[in-house]
This record gives sequence, C-alpha cells and structure tokens, in this order.
Amino acid sequence: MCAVRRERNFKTVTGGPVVGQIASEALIERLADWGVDTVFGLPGDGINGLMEGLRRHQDRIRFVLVHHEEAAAFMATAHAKATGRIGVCVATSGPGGIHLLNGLYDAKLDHMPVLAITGMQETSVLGTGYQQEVNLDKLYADVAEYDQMIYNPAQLPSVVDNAIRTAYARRGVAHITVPNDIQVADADADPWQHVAPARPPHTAPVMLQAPGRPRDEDLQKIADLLGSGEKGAILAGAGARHAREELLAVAEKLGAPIVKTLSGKACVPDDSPYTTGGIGLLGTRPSEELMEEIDTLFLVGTNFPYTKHLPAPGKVRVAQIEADPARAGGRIATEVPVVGDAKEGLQALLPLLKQRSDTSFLEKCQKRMQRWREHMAAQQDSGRDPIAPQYVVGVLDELAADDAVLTCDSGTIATWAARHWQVRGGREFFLSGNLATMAPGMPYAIGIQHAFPGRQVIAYVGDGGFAMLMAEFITAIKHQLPVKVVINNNNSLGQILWEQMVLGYPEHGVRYPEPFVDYAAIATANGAFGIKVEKAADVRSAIEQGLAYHGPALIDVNVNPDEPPLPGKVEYQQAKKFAEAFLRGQPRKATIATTLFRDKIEQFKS
Ligand SMILES: Cc1ncc(C[n+]2csc(CCOP(=O)(O)OP(=O)(O)O)c2C)c(N)n1
Ligand SMILES: [Mg+2]
Repeated sequence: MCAVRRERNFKTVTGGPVVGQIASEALIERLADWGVDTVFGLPGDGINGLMEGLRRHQDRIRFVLVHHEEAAAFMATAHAKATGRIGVCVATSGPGGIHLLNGLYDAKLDHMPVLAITGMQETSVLGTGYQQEVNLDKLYADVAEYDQMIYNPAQLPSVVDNAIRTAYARRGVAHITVPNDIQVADADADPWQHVAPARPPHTAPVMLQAPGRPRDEDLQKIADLLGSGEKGAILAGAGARHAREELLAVAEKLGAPIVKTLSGKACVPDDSPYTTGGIGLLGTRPSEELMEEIDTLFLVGTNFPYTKHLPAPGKVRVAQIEADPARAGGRIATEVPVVGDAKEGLQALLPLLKQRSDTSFLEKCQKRMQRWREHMAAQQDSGRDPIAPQYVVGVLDELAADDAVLTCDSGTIATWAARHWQVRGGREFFLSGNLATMAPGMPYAIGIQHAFPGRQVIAYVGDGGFAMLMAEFITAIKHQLPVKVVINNNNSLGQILWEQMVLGYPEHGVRYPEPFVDYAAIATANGAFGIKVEKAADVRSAIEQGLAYHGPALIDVNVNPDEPPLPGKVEYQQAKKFAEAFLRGQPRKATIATTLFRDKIEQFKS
C-alpha cells in the first residue's frame, strides 16, 4: 500500500539549505521530495511564513483551502486511507491547531500516516503568555507519534524526514510546529555556536517499509491450527483491504466464510459466496450466528474492538496475521499471533494449507446469507411513506459506478451503508472506524476526490454530521470537485435516539424541532446541483440526476425518523429494554411501532 519509493526520492533530494530561501521553503520543498502533492488547511497569522513557502512552491504542492481545520485533518486522513501515502494538513497557532485535533485522532485511531504542521508564536515571546499562545507540542503529545517544535532553521529539513518516516513506520500522526520568526528566517541561518560534537544531521527523504512476510515456522503453525478445526471462519479488517485475491483463495482452501469488519468492508465483494458480510451491531445475522458455532478463527488485518461479538473465551482456537506486534493477540486469547503484512502473509500461507473437502459449514452459512440478502432487499421498500432509509441506499447502490468510493458518517447511516451498499468491482468504502466521530464523510470525499479526480466519490451522511461541517460543501464548490453528497435527513441524532431506548429509557434531546432543514438550498444558492426529496417516488430520479451532474451535487432526502437500525440478531434483553422505554413514556410510540413491528416481529420471536 505504502507508496514510498526510493528512486523518486533520491532523484529529487536537495543538498542542503539554499541561499536566498526562507526556512519555510526548506520545509515545503522537503514535503514535495517525499511525494506530497496536496496540503489541506487554513491560514492564519501564525503561519504566514509557511504560506509564503507554499506560495513559492505551488508548482510542486497544491494548497487546498478549507473552511474548518477539522475538515482539513479529515481530508488528510482520507488521503492516506485511499492512497496509502501520507496526508498533510496545516493550521495556524492556537485555535487552528486545536481545531485539527479531532481529525488527527481519527488518523491515530485508524492507524493512518498523517503530518500536521502548525504555527507557533515567535521564539522571543514563547512562555510570556503572548496572544494565542497554546503549547501545541504539549497538546499534541497524546495524538502524535512524533511531535517537534522547530527552534532553529538548521533543524530543517531533517525534522521533516524524521516526522514523515515516523508517521509511516508507526502508522500514525506526526506534528511539526514552527514559530513565526523561524518560518521566515533564512533557510541557511545557523544562528548559534555549535557545541562540539553536535552537528545537524543531513538525512534523505526516503523510507522503505520492513518486509511483511512472516517466518515460515509461524506460517506452518497457522496452517496446522486452521487445519485442525471442523468449522473455521476468517475475520478480515482494514489491514486486509489490499489482499482480496489472497483472502478469497484462503477461504476457498479452508472452506471457511469471511466475516468483515466495517472498516474492512472492501476486503472482498459483498456478493462473494465466501462472505457473510459484517459483524457487530451493524453486521449481519449470519455473521453473528457463525461466531457462536465455529471452532477455529483466523484474524487477518484486524484489531476489531467489539470483543462481545467475538466467540466466548476458551471456545475457539485462534490464529492471526497482524501488522503491529503490539496489537497482535490483543482482543482474544490467540494461540498463533503472527506479525506480518496480510497480503504477503496469506500468499506465503496458501501453499501450506490443505484443501478442505467437507464444505458443509460454508454451505450452511451461504444458505443463511441467501435469506439475509432477501431480508435486506425486502427492506429496500419503495412503497413506504415516510421514505425508508434502506431504500435510498439501495437505489444509490444500484446506480453508482462499479468503482465508486463511498464515504460515510457515524450514525444510523453507518448501519444502512454497511448493509445496503454493496462492495463490487473496484468499489471502496471509508468511514471513521475507531474514533467513530461524526462529520468526516464529506471532508473524506473531498480529500479523496482531490486524489482521484476522475472517480465517482459519494459522501453518504447524516443530517447531524453534515450540519457540523457543512461549509465544506462550499469548499467542494470552490474547488469545482464533482463530489456527490447524499443526506439521510431524519432531522435527528438518530443513532443516539435508538441507543437511549436500548438502555431502557425514553429518548431525550436527540430530535431537532420541525421542520426538516432544507440543505439542498445551500447547494442551489451557490451554483451547485441540489435537490430536496420528500417522496419515495422521487428518490431514483434525484439520485440519477445528482450522479450524472458534472459538478458537486447534494441530494437531501427526508427519511423516516422512526426507523430503528436493529442489530442483525436482536437479543431478548434488547427487545425488553425497548419495551421498557415504551412503558416509561417514549414519544412517538405509534410511529416507531409501525416500523419496528412490521419489519422486525419475526426477529423479536427468535
Ligand atoms: C463528534 C461527535 N459527537 C457526538 C457523537 C455521538 N454520536 C454518534 S452517532 C450520533 C448521531 C449522528 O446523527 P446524524 O449524523 O444525523 O446521523 P443519524 O444517526 O441520524 O443517521 C451522535 C450524536 C459522535 N460520535 N461524534
Ligand atoms: Mg440524523
């Protein structure tokens, strides 16, 4: 995945500080030497020198001006997720740096290489409580793997090399903060006497990932363990996204179904006979049932945090391929926690696996999946009023390109997308997997569209998440990006509404007062395509028009606010809590019950 290349970097490597340049140029040029071509951010008085560096080198690096720094960090994270290359964002000192944080935590928790560059007060006033003085290096101590203030131009460009190398190596965030005066100092300034034997290191912009092939004896242990079981399954995550072919080949050999985490949804196509789809609250019933029946489990490229949905302790034998030794074996007692890259590891494992002839367990899962798919298709009901959210995603799924990228927010939308957006062909799916923050969907789409200008990129978002960073739709318009935004407008923080009820209490403080907001008007008032949809009969044509439009398009669909995203397998306790919330005075009982009991009554019985 990582596109760090030795040849390219060495060709462009710069010898040292250039006379006549300012220090910011040494920093910006070094980014370009590392292959960075896009930087997302928003200027301020703390980074005017850095902006001058970007201005002078705009032929090598494009600056994408956003409306909120949090969005810039999401864009950088999405860039890393979709390209495998480091994402870069910049923000001014104090408030700008603070705004980046949520997006940077998204990168940290999903293990993405991202570099944040911030401004800092000039060195002469540091520690005096000068305006906007926030110790960003201290503030970033938790989020960043590498976190460094520049005190002297002589630190550049080596600190950039260290920052980027660390971000790639530790799969996380690096932070460089540059005081105002240093930004505009001469690049070759070396103002202080060196105290022997110190000399600033001269480094090269190069990094090669360590080989990902595990040891043969460890692979043999995996093969033996997996061969010992009668009912095996694979749980694949985001770390296996680049190993589709290998995953399918291993599943075929083992006769084992592949369960996918949501971040790993694009690992294998949803219509593959080898997958039972997602797991967890927004997963499928066949995946949940399978976890109760298996005797062996093979984790590949996943650090799936919802351990309640994994087999009970002691019930299964577990093998794993995981990139980070600190994470291997961290979720379930794992007999063989092997460290390595998913693709290289599976490739090397394949010849060691024996072909399983008894495929009865896989066939059982396939039959269940057949029923689940029918159940999902039935929910994509065009005849319902208000509009069923499942129907909207179903139509989007049908009409979108085979290589479309879907980005998604946290909320009920994640459930609808998990179940009704089908990965097929070259389709991709991205969301904030571990931070599960609201609002990244649209900035993700913008970041990805910049990296892949010709690709269909769709943000499927909630009204709550969209409203948080809706100014970024204006960013899409200003940059003439053809992103498509589909809003699941339920006029509420839907996910939390249902969570409150599952806790046994009536909802509180989760619905916005009526009327529903018209978000489409923001698009049309600013020269983009926008359409408000209030009837199911209009959904298809609205999505068709939006997808066909040559520029940014926003499709704002008022959906049923009383549609619960139920787990694939509703447990007795959950149903009981729902009932308690009803008894305690849950508002809108009648409309909720209409949806709930029409579709779900059979599940409640089980
Ligand atoms: C920044 C942030 N604030 C709050 C939450 C808690 N939260 C998770 S989902 C959700 C509701 C999101 O509402 P919306 O975007 O409209 O999606 P819906 O669930 O209605 O589909 C909330 C408040 C969060 N995950 N992130
Ligand atoms: Mg909502």
